[in-house]
Amino acid sequence: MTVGILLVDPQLDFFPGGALGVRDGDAIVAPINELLARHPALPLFASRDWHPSSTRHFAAKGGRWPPHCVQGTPGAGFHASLAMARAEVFDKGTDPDDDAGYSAFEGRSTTKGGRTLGDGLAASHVDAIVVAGLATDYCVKASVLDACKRGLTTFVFLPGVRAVDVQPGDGERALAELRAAGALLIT
Ligand code: VGL
Ligand code: ZN
Repeated sequence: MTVGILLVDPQLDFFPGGALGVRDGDAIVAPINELLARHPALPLFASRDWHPSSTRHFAAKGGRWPPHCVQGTPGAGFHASLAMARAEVFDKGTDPDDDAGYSAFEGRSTTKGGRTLGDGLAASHVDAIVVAGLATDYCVKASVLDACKRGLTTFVFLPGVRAVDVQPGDGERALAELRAAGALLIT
């Protein structure tokens, strides 16, 4: 088994104070940094929600969200306390006509010729991933479900995820769904 780490959308707009701040989101920073520090040799992948300023993903164009993670804005940046430097980054949600791109597997690499996360994992022979990031009930969920479908052994690092909880319990329901899909919930 070759293990990689996937950090989903650890961007300022999803942390408390951001445009779509996840309650208690700051709590993921220390456990993720500890994970990264303990496993410096594991390949690191990260997705970025990377929206144009006008998109069908936002309420002004019929979507469900307030503007967040607009390309090049401070809110779209990674949390400054996370050690992201060695990550290969995949941008998603870039199509203004599509309210899609919740899964990191829909993203495109910012550095490696626009390859997909699936390509990046394959290139490093990764067949198991530890997933953390924001938010449990949206992009983490979509990414983990895709990972399971692709036959990857998929671990959800619970100290490193938090939910938006638009409806109370959404995060817990998402975790139950991920477990049912074959993901392993770990601490
Ligand atoms: C996300 C809502 C809207 C996420 C992205 O990264 O979980 N949630 N866009
Ligand atoms: Zn978004």
